[in-house]
Amino acid sequence: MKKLLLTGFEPFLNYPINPTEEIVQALDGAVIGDYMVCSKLLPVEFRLSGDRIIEYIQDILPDAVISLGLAAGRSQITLERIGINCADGEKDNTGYKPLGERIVADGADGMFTSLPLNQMLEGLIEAGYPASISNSAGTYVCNQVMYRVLHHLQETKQSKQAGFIHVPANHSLALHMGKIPSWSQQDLQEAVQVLINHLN
Ligand code: PCA
Repeated sequence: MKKLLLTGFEPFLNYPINPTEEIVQALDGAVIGDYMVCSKLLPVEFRLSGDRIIEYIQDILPDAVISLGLAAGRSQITLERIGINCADGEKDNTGYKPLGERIVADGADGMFTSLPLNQMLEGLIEAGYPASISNSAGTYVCNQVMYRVLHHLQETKQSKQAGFIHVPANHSLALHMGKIPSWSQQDLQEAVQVLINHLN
């Protein structure tokens, strides 16, 4: 059986809940399609999250890597096409705030996902879940994790499927924040199962 490393993030900024935390906990150990899910939670820290996920890849030796993050305010599941070599944005959970620095000094400006995005998108729409491809994962910790994973796999000549998916808020978070689009936690989790089912 193939192994999937599925990562989520802890809460960050002023969001007391991160729905990706619950999704990865719920799916840990599940067998979905050809894959056994191995879940890990990442810290929202610029200096730690990239090294952490690379350690997990080295320990677990997964056949594919899907990282999940919250994009509060987005109304759809968004499949990220590209990670950019830039760290910027609000303070992370340690209080560190990068100022547009490169993530990997001599790395490419951008790295494309190796997930089968079109296939995944079609699967989500067919299953009835609003989704689209996004051409920017931002410059915050999610983009950094996406970039670091793709860069690591390229450097180590591993042609695994890997990439990043942003999910909307769940209802509990929207109730807390007010006026942001939200999905039920159940729908978020099922949409992630659809994504896994559409890996090669
Ligand atoms: N979303 C943030 C970081 C953690 C998360 O879940 C992001 O989009 O960068």
